[in-house]
Amino acid sequence: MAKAKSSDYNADKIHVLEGLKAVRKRPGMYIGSTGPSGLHHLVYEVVDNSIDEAMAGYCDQILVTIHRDNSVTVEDNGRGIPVDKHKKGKSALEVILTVLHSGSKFGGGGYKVSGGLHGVGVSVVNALSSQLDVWVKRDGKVYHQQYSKGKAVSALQEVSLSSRTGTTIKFSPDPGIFETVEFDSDTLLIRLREMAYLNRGLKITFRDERSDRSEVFFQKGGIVDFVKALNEGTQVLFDKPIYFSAEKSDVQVEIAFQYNDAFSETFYSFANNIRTSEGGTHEVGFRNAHTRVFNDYARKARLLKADDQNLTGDDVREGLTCILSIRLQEPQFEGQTKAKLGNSEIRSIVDSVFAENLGAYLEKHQSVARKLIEKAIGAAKARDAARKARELARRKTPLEQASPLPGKLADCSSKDPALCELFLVEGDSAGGSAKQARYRANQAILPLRGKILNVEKAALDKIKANEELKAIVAALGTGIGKDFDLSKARYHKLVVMTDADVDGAHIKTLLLTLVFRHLGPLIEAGYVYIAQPPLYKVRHGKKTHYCQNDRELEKVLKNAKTGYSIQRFKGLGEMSPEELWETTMDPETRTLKRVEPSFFDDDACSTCMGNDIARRREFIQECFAQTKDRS
Ligand code: 0RA
Repeated sequence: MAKAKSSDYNADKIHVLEGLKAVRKRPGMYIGSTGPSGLHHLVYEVVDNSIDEAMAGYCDQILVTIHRDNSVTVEDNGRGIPVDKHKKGKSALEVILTVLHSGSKFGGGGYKVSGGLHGVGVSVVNALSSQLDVWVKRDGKVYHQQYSKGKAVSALQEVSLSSRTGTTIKFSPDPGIFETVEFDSDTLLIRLREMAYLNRGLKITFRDERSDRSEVFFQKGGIVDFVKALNEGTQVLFDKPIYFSAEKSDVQVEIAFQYNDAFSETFYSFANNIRTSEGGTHEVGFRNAHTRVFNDYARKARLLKADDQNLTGDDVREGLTCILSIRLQEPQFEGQTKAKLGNSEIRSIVDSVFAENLGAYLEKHQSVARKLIEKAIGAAKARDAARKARELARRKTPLEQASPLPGKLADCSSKDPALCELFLVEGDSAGGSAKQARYRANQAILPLRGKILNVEKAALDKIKANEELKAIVAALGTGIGKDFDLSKARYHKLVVMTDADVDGAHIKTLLLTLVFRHLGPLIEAGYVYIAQPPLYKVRHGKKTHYCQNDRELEKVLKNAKTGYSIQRFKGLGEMSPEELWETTMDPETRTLKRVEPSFFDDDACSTCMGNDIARRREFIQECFAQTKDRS
């Protein structure tokens, strides 16, 4: 017997060492990381143990102090960790501080934070601290013991007398483990404040000796105060948050909620003081009951008629600010971040507690009930209207929604602007040939009739009223002036295609002036081109040559010598669709000149479009000589 006992003891001791060694070897497994998040976790872990005492009803004060050397003290006025000898010859205190997950084995029962999600136990904090001191006030005495890296380095000693009870743990995070040991007080304050809201009547004092900052959190109203704080600055639908609390099948359920006039919902749920941001069975129970009870009431009060649809969960929760806090024996946390409550029995417990209380409340407070139901009905109507609008929008293609395309535009079928070309063609007959000649998939044709408005001499509102210009802008899709938006361009090539004569050149300059003055970014983006239709067609035997000017014609004629015929095109309109395609539109054979930003400047524009006709003609010719070949 004695032998067996001692080997048990040794085995256990080895197990203990393995346990805390493992924590130091893989701290991330226990506290998430060795960065700031893991560091702050140490404080939460110790505080959670004090919170457990508070939940059990034995503690109403917790004092958290960050010292100048980044050591932390957590002091509570709970029962004090038991110091009596545990059966394995060690004090209960030492077992709690050196054995993983041992905390919950003492004292039993009760709702616990520690041992749950965060609750890896204070032993983990001990393992990751270069030094840890614990003082226990119990049975009229004060006990002290010191640890380092998880191992006791002193015996448990009585150090003084006290009539009070409580536990004080002071620890220094091991700088050999953590990336930083610098605590951030704001981070800690968020959680401490939340803890005070969730534990009505618990006073949590925070002191930062590095900055002399101190805060006291004490919420007489608990989660009711939490809801009030969340709704601060909003327009609330009724004055005081509604509060329900009940205990059923050993589960405590607390709900506080209020409505504001916003469209959003603010909902925080907790299980054993742990935030369940991924929801879980308690939230499901709450939602089911809420939606059902609201619908039942609305039908009974005839606020919803027989053929009205039921209110949805989203409808009844519009404007809701709610805290749901439950306490249960063995919480199961699931999900990606272990922030979802999994205990299946909880759904029906929360459902029935909330349904009973909410039903009774609505019966008793008819005017509040009416207000809430009316808000939910308003939400339902808005939802319905939004759905209808969405459906309507979905039926329209983006083109139908934009300003209508000009009737004489022969659009291309591709909707990818990067591939699409728009030809602005002088005259209806050339326009007709171009429409026949084009490659329909990506080439669009907009025929222009006669001379277009000289924008250099016209105000923007006149330009906007001009039919030809309106058609160009509508086809482009970009808008004009301050409404211009390059990203809306429906074509990344705008090709000006005019006759190769002086009139054609004039129309060209009018169009380019419009583009330069009012659609300038198209030029900067390199979207604007000038087509180069030929002036002559030379047939020589079976060969055909197109010449764009007299110089080219001379060259061709020199080579041909005899037996040729020359055709001079007076305009694009004289070309057959095949000729137009071959010479001017076929990307394989055509020549396009890109209009460069330097092509025009303010001076050039006024010269071009001003009243000195001789200068103008000269200038126009110069301009087109300057354009660079690029297609
Ligand atoms: C185990 C059993 C009892 C209390 C505690 C642990 C306890 C742990 C911590 C950690 C920080 N503060 C704490 N306060 C209490 C119950 C002891 C009893 O039954 O008297």
